[in-house]
Amino acid sequence: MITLYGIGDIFEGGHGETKDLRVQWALEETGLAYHFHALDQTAGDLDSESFARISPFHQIPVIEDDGFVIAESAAILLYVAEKAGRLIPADVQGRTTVMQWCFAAVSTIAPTLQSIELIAIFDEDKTATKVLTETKKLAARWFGDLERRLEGREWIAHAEFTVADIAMASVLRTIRQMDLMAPFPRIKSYYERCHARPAWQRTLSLAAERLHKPIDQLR
Ligand SMILES: N[C@@H](CCC(=O)N[C@@H](CS)C(=O)NCC(=O)O)C(=O)O
Repeated sequence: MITLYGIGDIFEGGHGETKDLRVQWALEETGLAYHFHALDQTAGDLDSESFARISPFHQIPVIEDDGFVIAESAAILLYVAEKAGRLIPADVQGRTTVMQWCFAAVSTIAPTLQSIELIAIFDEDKTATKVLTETKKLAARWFGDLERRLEGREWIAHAEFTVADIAMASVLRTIRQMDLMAPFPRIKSYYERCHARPAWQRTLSLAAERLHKPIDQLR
């Protein structure tokens, strides 16, 4: 059975924002049996020697499946899809397209959005305004191209919902409280379509239980 190592507790700002949620979402979509191993980041669980043995960077998410250990959320998503034979097409070209869009999410779009988030959190004295402006321009460039990709498409990589949608929607979620998606109606409705899925709603509700928070505070 799969064990998903994720967050039982973390600093307040991280509640509901952690990347174990995207993996749990995929597991909930597939119906694969799994156990959630909750780690308390505030108690130093991620720094323990035992966790370092399975997590190259002392980070969640990690899964262990009958002795097979894998880290990095996008790699885990692809593993879950391959194992379930769901959320990914069967043919090699379709599977590679799903990989392409997983990589696009975590290596093209996420770094830009994370930079915006980091500046918003840490640039208290507003000395990084030029960097922020340029980073927002880059985000608008990626979003313009995503908007184009979504023309006439329900899902990002394939006719059916795949793990690439979980990766992409989860990355977009990091900036949901900013107005960055507002000028892009296809991205906005794609984002809402992804997050309306029952498996995501279950994931959020399970996270709310773990964190002892009302679900609405995590939306
Ligand atoms: N590239 C990794 C990043 C994982 C990551 O950022 N994990 C965060 C939680 S979302 C973490 O474990 N933070 C605790 C720490 O770095 O000490 C992935 O996509 O899985």
